[in-house]
Amino acid sequence: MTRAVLSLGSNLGDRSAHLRGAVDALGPTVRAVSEVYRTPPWGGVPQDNFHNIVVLVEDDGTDAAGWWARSQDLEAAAGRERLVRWGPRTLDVDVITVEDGEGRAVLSDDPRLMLPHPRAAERAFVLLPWLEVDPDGTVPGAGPISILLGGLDCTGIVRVGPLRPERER
Ligand code: PH2
Ligand code: MG
Ligand code: MG
Repeated sequence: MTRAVLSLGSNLGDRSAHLRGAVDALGPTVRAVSEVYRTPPWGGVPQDNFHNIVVLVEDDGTDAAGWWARSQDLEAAAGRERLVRWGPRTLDVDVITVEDGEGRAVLSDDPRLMLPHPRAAERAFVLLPWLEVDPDGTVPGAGPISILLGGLDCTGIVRVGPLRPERER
């Protein structure tokens, strides 16, 4: 059994639909979904605001590589194209942390899936929605998200509200 923290973002096309499609596809593994946060683009590429959420997932048969594979499938299903690093995207799914069945952090320095995510501790667009669904969460090696957030600039981040179900859209 593993638990994972996933950060999802979209700033191209119907942002809510892309996020909703991914959450629905994660199906019964989903334990919690944060509200949607509208966030200014991080990383220096001029582009539209993102919608970001954090999803907590848990599954018996999925290891860290399995969560990475799922994230790639979700991005492909949303028509994700890789054009510009940190540039606009229909859907980005980043695996932030993975815990094994005993609650131990899974660490990885595989360049395809670094764990914990190497920039999570610097990104308010990850930590704010994460704090909402997991107030005691920590970034392994960096510290509690509540403390990390105190050192970050949250200017311009707006909590928009819950991700609506598909039928209400
Ligand atoms: N994702 C990026 C680059 N910049 N900025 C925000 N606000 N939200 C994101 O999800 C995001 C970003 C690359 O994955
Ligand atoms: Mg990302
Ligand atoms: Mg990514």
